[in-house]
Amino acid sequence: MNKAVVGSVLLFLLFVAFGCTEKSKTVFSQEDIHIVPQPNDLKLNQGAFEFTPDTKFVVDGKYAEVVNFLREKFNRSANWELEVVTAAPANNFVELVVDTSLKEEAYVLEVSREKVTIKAKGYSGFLYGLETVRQLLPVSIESNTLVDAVDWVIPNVDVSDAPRFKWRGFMMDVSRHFFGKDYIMATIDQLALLKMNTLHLHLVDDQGWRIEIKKYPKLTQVGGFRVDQEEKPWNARPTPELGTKATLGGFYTQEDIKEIVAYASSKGVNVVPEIEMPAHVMSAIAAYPELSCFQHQIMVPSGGVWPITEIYCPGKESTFAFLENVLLEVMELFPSQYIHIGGDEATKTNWKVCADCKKRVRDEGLANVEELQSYFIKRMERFVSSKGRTLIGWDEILEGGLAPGATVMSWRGVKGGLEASEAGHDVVMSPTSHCYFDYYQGDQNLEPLAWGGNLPLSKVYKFDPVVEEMTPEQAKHVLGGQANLWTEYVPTEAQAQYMTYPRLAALAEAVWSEKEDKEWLDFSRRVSSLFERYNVLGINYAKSVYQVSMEATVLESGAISLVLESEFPDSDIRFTLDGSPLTATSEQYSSPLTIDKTTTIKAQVFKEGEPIGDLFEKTITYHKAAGKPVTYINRYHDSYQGAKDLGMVNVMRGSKNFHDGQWQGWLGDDMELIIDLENPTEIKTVTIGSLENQGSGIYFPVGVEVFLSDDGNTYKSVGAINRPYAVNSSSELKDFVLEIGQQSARYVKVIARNLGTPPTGGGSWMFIDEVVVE
Ligand code: TNX
Repeated sequence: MNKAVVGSVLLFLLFVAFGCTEKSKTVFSQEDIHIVPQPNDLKLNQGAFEFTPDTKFVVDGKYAEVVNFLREKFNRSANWELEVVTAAPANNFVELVVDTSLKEEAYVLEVSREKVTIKAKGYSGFLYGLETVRQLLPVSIESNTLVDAVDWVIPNVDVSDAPRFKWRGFMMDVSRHFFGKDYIMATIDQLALLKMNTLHLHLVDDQGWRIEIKKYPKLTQVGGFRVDQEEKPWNARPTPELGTKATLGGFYTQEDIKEIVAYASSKGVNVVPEIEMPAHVMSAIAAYPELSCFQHQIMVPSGGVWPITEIYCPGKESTFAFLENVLLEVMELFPSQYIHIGGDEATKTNWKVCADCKKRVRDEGLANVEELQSYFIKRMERFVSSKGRTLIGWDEILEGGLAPGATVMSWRGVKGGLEASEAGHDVVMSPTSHCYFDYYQGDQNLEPLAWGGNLPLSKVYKFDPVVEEMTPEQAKHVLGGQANLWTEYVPTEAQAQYMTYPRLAALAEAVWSEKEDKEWLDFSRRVSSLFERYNVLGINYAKSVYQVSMEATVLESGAISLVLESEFPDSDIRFTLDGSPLTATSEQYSSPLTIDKTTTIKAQVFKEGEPIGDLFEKTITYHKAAGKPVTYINRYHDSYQGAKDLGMVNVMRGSKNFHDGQWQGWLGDDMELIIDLENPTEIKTVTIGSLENQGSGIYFPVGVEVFLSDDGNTYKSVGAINRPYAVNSSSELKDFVLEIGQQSARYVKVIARNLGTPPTGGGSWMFIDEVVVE
């Protein structure tokens, strides 16, 4: 027998002896593949490639670094030291092959039983090919400790993939709350996993200056710290007295920045620095008051400031000298082509009265202070482009005329993006509607406190940086899209992760994958697998997609039809209607439920017999006015119609999210309506539900009154509650309950009185969700 035959026999004997040598999974189906973002083309073939301790990486020296992250993963999870070589062995290797015909960041991945080939033009393409390999591997590859009994097998595939957009961005606001270098590095890892390539660091804002500038040390010594008032709500933190000790904050040294930039570059991520101007800079003015119009000494604010009037003075040459010096140091640290100068939300009251600003307006022949802002930005743009870089700013930089060569980041909807692209400027789309990760992602009653708004995962998934109104010519100017995490309400790393993941995965697919390859149902399947990866990685992602929501409709019969839903279409929802606790064997929801009495409904999404996501629990107070005709004497406002004319009697109560479709609103005027109970009815109580959210201009009624009638002509008042205005910094629900003894009537008239004009000025919204008659 020759050697080879002896080997085969031995192998065969081993196989027989242990019966499990062929333990590796080699048969894969499409369901086993969960790559996010979805690749352009993926063909599943028969067979598989198995990584073993002998697997080699075949890499030309120039790209040796790119494979290290995967080698490290094998090192930690399998305890293998996979070798890097320059010449290919007979089989069992991963090779990187340069193919200059491929586009920037594109890659081709071919997996067969013998080898894995990744073709790309350069570093990023190889990295993305390897990230795809990583996502084909079992999620245990993410483990930091040795995992036993894992087959490190990936299916044979042919993948050809390239990004739809070249700007695939995520912004982290490190000013409102400071996040240390390690957190930024960990964020970069997560960006790379999702093939995102841009990290925008919002390094400057009123509440903190976060980057060391050697020439102006007080920027971080003073501007980097604020008086700790974290126990108070963001918008209720008084201006600290001058001289109070500032203890909360932090900043990146220039050494930190160099490390961040170098690490990001190894992960294919470009770091775009944002140095805000002319507003959102109270931290700088606290350090150097001479930068402002009136040079008052101020403190770094501990929380919200609105409107922002303490801003840089563009009347003084010294302001520009300062900014240029700062930017010189910044450009030295960040190789990024794009330099972000903010530009948003400047209230120019000081500029209107400052002698230097007035002189500047005169000397430059400007029409007003809006043009002075434009002068400011154009001047900075000239400076930035003289250094070979490109200025980018928030869409306010359009006001008063856009600087030539500037790129616009459109955040106040898509308008700025439309306008700038029309004028031939490049744009990055980042509208609040789809990209603001400081918004809620689920039921506001269950979610941690957030900025406001509502941005569930499914809505992020719908994001398309190219909007319908754009011509093909305009669309060419869309560099891509970006999610923004503002951190006023994000004080910890765990909270930052919660707000970021999994929404970042949805955004990644929106900016990487072709539109026709996107499908929500399929994404929900793939993202569930990403959750398992996040579990191993220890990432505190949000599980809000597993919340149950409910919609109720009043039927002709007066009964209520209930529809239960969760964001993922295929979820296994279990429910009870008798208040009993939920178990895996509770009834499974499949079609609308009908109820005709007061009912407590409990529902929850289950997966593999275990509850996931929050428990949904709601008591529906079925009442005598349910589904009865309502006549409005003073109709609700067009902007807040709730569930329209049956909204007040649909037995569905509103939540603290005033956009939840249950609230009817009146702006400045009173609610007045009549409910026809259709028959003489015994009535004991009438309850009027309301919401207050003074920050959003919504106030409780200052009074409610109820009238009864038998004939619909003559009404008598049966009770009233007055409630004077009181300051309230929280968002609050309140029922006005009128006990009226026991009276019989067919018609119920209800008036709720609007505050009219709030002490702080502006209009006053009054929100009512239901009139409960019992
Ligand atoms: C608006 S977006 C801002 C930020 C806030 C954010 C909160 C932008 C350019 N300015 O300063 O943090 O809203 O959502």
